[in-house]
Amino acid sequence: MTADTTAGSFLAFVREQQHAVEAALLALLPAPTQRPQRLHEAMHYALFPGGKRLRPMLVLLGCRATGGDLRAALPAAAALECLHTYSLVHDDLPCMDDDDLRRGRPTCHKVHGEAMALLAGDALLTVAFEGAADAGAAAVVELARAAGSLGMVGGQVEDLAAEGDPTHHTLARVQWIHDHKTGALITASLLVGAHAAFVGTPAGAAPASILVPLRRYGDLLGRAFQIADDCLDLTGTAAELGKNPLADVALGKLTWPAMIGLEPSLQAARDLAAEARAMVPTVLAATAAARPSVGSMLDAAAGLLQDVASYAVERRS
Ligand code: GRG
Repeated sequence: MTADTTAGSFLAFVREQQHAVEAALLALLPAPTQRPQRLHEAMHYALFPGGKRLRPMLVLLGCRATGGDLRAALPAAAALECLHTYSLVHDDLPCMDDDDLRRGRPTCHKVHGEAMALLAGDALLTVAFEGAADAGAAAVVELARAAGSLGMVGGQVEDLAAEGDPTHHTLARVQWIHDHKTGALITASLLVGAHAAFVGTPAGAAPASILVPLRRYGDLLGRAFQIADDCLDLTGTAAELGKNPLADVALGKLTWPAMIGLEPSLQAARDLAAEARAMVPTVLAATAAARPSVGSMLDAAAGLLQDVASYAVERRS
């Protein structure tokens, strides 16, 4: 993750937790030497060294903001990264966005072939549910809904449809696509972390009083993140992004800057991040009410939730 001016505590948290997240990923994944070796090698290729690891960090933040022990959330954190990586591998396939550069390297199908990349994506998707199970049944349901036809895959379908249909481009349509294609998994990361925080408690899963404000915060964060992503496609370099810039333009994608221009889009992302930051006290008040004993941990969690919202729009990669 890149350094910037206002996301300090989040970037420090990432540095602190990086090693544990990588170890959790290695623990969840079969070794590349295990049969079928070609499949496991392709899965490892897609995952390591990886990207920003934002979603696993959000799982840990969701756990911290709801008073949990981060160690309990690590398998679920790895799960979110596996599921996200599956979506990138499939998104890059010739039948989708047809890209040859991802995370600074040739895409999985360029190195391992189309069939193996497809299957590596499938296997990353399924192993994710093994990791999520550690956070309980509610976490599994949350993840399944966010990843499926009512979430990420549904968003991808509408994204592809919008590419070939430039006469019906509206802000409402782009927002729907963003909420499903990207936002659903970002929100699910936080909620899965919250459920992990309640494993072993009498409730067994996070209560609605916490989930409702945390979901709202996640939805705002997801919107801000994807608008920033659309803008980076125009302003970033391949070295910064680890993927080809101007890919959205080449594909005729429906994006915020295509609709309203770059500067108004950046402002919209900043406004959404500010709205997300404004939700933080409500999220933490809900935790404090549900779990009075964890009150002292919550100040640090507040700073982290504020800072990741700034990071989502200030990042350069
Ligand atoms: C089922 C064949 C098949 C394909 C599905 C589900 C899917 C393909 C695609 C999901 C849509 C998608 C890839 C959305 C992109 C969201 C996004 C902003 C990705 C980039 O996330 P970063 O910047 O990436 O966090 P890193 O590499 O840092 O993890």
